[in-house]
Amino acid sequence: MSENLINRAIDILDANFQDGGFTIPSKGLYPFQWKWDSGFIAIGFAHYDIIKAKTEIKTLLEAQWDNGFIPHIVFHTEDDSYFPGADFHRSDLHSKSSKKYRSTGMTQPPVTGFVLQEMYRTAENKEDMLHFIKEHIDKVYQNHIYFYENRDPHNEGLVYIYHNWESGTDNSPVWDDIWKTMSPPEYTFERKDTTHVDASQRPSKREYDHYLHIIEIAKEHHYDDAKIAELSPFLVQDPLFNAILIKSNEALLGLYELIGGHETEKEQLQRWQEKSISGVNSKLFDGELGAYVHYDLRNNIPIRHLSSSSFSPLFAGIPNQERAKVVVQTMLDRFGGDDKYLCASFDPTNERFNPRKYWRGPVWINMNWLLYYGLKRYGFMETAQRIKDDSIELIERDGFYEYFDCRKDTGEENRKGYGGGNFSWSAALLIDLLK
Ligand code: 9YW
Repeated sequence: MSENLINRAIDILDANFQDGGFTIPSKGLYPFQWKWDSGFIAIGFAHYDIIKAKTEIKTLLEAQWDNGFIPHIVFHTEDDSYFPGADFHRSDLHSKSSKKYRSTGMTQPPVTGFVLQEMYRTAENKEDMLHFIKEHIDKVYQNHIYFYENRDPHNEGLVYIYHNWESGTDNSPVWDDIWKTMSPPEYTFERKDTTHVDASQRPSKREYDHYLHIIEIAKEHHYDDAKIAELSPFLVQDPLFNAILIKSNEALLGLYELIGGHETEKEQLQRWQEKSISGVNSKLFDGELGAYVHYDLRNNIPIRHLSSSSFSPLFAGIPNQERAKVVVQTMLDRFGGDDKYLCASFDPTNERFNPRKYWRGPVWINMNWLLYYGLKRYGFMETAQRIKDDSIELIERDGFYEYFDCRKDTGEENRKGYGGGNFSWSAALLIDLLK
């Protein structure tokens, strides 16, 4: 069975790989290269086609800006089947943007550091992989410098995101209270996502107005980071984003150790690590809820809701063992009933939970993958095994979808996964879980 599933996953990844040297997340719905997708995809490729894995990362890094920034979407091709595309985002407004590729002016979770480490772990030819890493690691390090220099205005070791799309968890109910503080104009635009996927599984038109409005403000200021920090109505310290940065810091440290030398970089990474880990623990841990929460830096208030991001600091070794136990218990109590697959993207006990809608409830394989490794790291082997088995079972049940209903019994006959089909990271990470 698992051989069969792996072969199906390989077929999906190979079919989504493009001539330009990158992989689309899902045909039709997402026709470009996305930053964090690209990292998860490379982890899958590394198990059976190391050349494609390296190409994926090399291509992404070629789109890096002169200030170290790596954009969330790289528009390698002209394609008007996605909105908002390159003409809307206008990366050319920023003086340091890539001259080679058009892109968005926002980023996504910085996975590339730990992805390089995963590729090294998986590669059979370690020497060849280390050579590749040596060629590319400084670019990833530059990306981290960009974050710490531009995204941490109060020097807390915590970086902010200025757009919900930067979080990767696009329409999470976590943002709902922020939308209430804004009143964007009603834009006229043609949605493309709802021509590929049932509208009930996607964000609403009004939500898109908010998303576009934040970009318009950033564009007005030519994507200048200082202006964005000053003016963006959305400015959030996200536990997932910061956990991924911390995990990648740790990976870069390990890789520089392997390469040798690089004392300055290692010392810097060490300093960031200490500060960031204590920043996440002191500011983002919510003792009453028993897990990590987002912080609204614009309005200076914690956003006290549980989502799958609340548990992601496990992946980066952020909590101590005692706190990790609390976090896992919260996950099991609130998200882990026998009637559910782990791990819903949003608190199933919250009235904003919707089991079918994108980041408002469904299970996502990339989050399960992070949590699986996080749980293992602390020795929660049973729960780790459960989240792995649940991920495999969902894909077996429904196919390689973008997201999945977490309810074991939905009461519907033809239930299936939701969003885009033949989805690249679901395929890539399934390969990693099964190998
Ligand atoms: C969009 C590509 C991306 C992911 C995001 C996910 C979704 C795209 O798809 O956003 O148009 O809203 O939320 O995490 O990177 O797979």
